[in-house]
Amino acid sequence: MNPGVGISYNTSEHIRRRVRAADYLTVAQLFLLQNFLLDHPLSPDDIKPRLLGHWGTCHGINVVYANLKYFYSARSEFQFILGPGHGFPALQANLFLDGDLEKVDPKASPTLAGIEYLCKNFSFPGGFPSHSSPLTPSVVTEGGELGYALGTAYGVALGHPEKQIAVLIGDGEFETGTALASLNLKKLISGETNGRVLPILALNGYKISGPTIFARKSEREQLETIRGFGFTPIVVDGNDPEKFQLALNMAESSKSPFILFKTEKGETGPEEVSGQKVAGNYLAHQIPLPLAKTEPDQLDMLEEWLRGYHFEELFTEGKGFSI
Ligand SMILES: Cc1ncc(C[n+]2csc(CCOP(=O)(O)OP(=O)(O)O)c2C)c(N)n1
Repeated sequence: MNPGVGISYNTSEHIRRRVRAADYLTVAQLFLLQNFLLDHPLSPDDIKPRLLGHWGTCHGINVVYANLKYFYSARSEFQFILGPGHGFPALQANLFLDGDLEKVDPKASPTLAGIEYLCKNFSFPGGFPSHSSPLTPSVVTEGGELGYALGTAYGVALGHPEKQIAVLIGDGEFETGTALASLNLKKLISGETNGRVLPILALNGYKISGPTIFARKSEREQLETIRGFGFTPIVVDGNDPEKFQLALNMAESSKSPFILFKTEKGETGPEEVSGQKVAGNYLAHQIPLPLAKTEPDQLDMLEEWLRGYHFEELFTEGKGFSI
């Protein structure tokens, strides 16, 4: 199922709806203790007492996940490796939407009860952890220390020519010695006896508390760096499904493709909080509205943020998801 250039409206709309559903469930996991479908205006009681998790990387993960899922859906030998495992609510939202979580945890059903279970238990005592862990279906290494995603991808490819592996690497992770040294693995692990690795660098521009070095380089310098390691760079600028599907198509026919995915940290989230720029800044990295429970202004911003996804168009109680 490779739609290629000029993907149909339906494909594009399907991917967009899926991303909206995953984004909504991501934000709901981070903040909500109840009122998961926003049946009434948010009140402080609806907000978790302790807000713990990472928002900034999540929309990018949801975009990449939806596009890969669509493009590679027919291939059983496809595997995805996630560098920014701190964006766990995004991964969990996708596993929930696909029914993968329900297979190992029947309470995670695609129902209102399942949504409640997913959201209430994220980063909650006795519930799911805040980062991906071996409790997560298909996660085999917990990570936590940035740098190993690309090396792990080549390890999976080793001796398995039938495998196709896409690996998402953060631009902060891309500053680690391990990630940079792993670029050399392409020279060692290629050819007919090993699988194909597709690195996707999430260039959202920021790490925890400042900008990333690679994102501050000119595009020419970025492309030359990638080429210098023997890859064919493919740039995806923004979150348009058409562009992403086209890039995946180009990757199919390129020798050693490497996608540079230009996305904004915290995109679709609050633009400005207490006079400070949040989306497109490092302030989006963790919880962008840390006082949502106690500050009415932040609670209102959270409600506006959540309602902006129009989840009511994507999920109906009793009927389930339509995405
Ligand atoms: C080796 C290592 N150093 C530092 C950290 C702390 N840390 C957690 S997330 C993060 C920022 C990651 O930035 P990036 O890889 O760009 O991911 P994203 O911006 O998508 O969240 C850092 C530095 C870590 N987990 N591992």
